[in-house]
Amino acid sequence: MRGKRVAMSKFSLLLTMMMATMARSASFDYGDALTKSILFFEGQRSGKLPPSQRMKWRKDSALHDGHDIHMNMVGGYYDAGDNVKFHFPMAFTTTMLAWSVIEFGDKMESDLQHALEAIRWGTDYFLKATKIPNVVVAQVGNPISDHDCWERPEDMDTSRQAYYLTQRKPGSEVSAEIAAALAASSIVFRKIDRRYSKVLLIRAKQVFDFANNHRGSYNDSIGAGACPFYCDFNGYMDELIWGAAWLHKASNNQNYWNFVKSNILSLESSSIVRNVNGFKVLSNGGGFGEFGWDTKNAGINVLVSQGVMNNPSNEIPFVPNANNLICSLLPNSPTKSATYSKGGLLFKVGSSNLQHATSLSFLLIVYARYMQANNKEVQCGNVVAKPSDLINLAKSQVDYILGNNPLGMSYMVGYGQKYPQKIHHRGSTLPTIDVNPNHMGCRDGDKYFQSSSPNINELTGAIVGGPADDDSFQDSRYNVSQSEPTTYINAPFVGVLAYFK
Ligand SMILES: *C1O[C@H](CO)[C@@H](O)[C@H](O)[C@H]1NC(C)=O
Ligand SMILES: *[C@@H]1O[C@H](CO)[C@@H](O)[C@H](O)[C@H]1NC(C)=O
Repeated sequence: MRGKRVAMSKFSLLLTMMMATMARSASFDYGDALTKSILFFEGQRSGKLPPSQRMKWRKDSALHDGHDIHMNMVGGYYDAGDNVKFHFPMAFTTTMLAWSVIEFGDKMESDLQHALEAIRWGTDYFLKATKIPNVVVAQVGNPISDHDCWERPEDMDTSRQAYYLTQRKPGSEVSAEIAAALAASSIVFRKIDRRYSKVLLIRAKQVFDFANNHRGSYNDSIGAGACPFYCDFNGYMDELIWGAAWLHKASNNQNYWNFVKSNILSLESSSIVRNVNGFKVLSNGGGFGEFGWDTKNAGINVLVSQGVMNNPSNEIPFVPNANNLICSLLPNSPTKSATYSKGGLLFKVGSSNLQHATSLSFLLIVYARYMQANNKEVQCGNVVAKPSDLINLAKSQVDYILGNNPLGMSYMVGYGQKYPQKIHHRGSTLPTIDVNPNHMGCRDGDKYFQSSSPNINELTGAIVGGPADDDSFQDSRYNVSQSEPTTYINAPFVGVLAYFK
């Protein structure tokens, strides 16, 4: 042993360094969480499942979607715990999955393949939804009929009405968000599948033109299909600018940049309203602080900042607004407007609060990287924010979600020792076809909904709406805003987890 002294001391130095690194990154297995966060999307799949499907309790479903309008609308994602395909949040989900891969795909290793599959499951479907020029299918499934039943997607006998937009009945917000999803995904596939990438970009341009040339809101055009579920309260200008910003990034075409530049100020001057449980709520943080399926403002500013930081003629208002976002979030900032629970979780008004924690964490990390690349700090009053401050804040949110919280539980299903067992999700609560091949009708699922037993099938990787602002959590299917997972909570988290991995 003595003779190996030199080698040993090198080894122990290495060990000490490794242990220090481990202590800094706490005890969370971000790689495991990343794998699961992507797996979740397989549980939300609609349509004919591919042989690569890993979440085996799910089977083919909704194989006739679109036949009422003579289109093939098979595929896509169920948005949450129900079986409706709401294209507005589905498109935002796809955009965020694509942005996650654009920023952090190089850290995903073996998970990258699955992330690409998750994006393509969205884009293949949106190519179907936009196949006919000047028509955009905005939603499939009648939400009233769907929400009346507690049914497996595989059994659905509710109305699968398809809602579509035309030049006379337009929907600029859904159409422009689909354009954003297609454009962002075309960047993802550029080096992987050139032909597919080109198809996506061409379609993105067409759909953007439709959104821009025929302006209107889909909640007027498809009525009860959208409202009060995913009404667009915030207007469609943010989606048009967001779509143009992604098209500019994907194509480098100056026209899209001009569109962004000439419209951004109108966006900032209008007041921000948000959809909170189907009600209109005036935002307290200003437009720069909002980011989600209805409001794209903060995302636009961060996305555009990458190209204009330290460029005095172009950085206004994007960089100052993104700085304002940062100062509205950082706990020690004098202009903070977000609130934090005692346990440290970020809160904004509304339901499914973890959507804010995941999407704002994503923006924090992305912006921190742009700041690093430009040697930049943000001044919040007399407080200086460094990139590491942004990253630490995002990390505190990730760690809270994975278990560093007063209840010591993870809010990701299947991650850690303790996690939500009774999530509000139809498929997850009902026996799989393998166990119960008989058709189960609209109300046959009620006893499973009402049961005090855990869900039968694990929707691995699903992040639920999350705790209340006193850090309490009711693990109950009745508590929808706490126990329901959604695709747009998970999508930005995929990028965040890849970064911390
Ligand atoms: C969408 O519909 C709601 C409810 O009718 C309405 O308050 C809102 O202003 C509409 N949004 C747009 C952008 O027209
Ligand atoms: C959900 O649970 C929280 C406690 O964490 C409670 O404050 C809230 O009222 C519950 N909501 C419903 C709809 O039961």
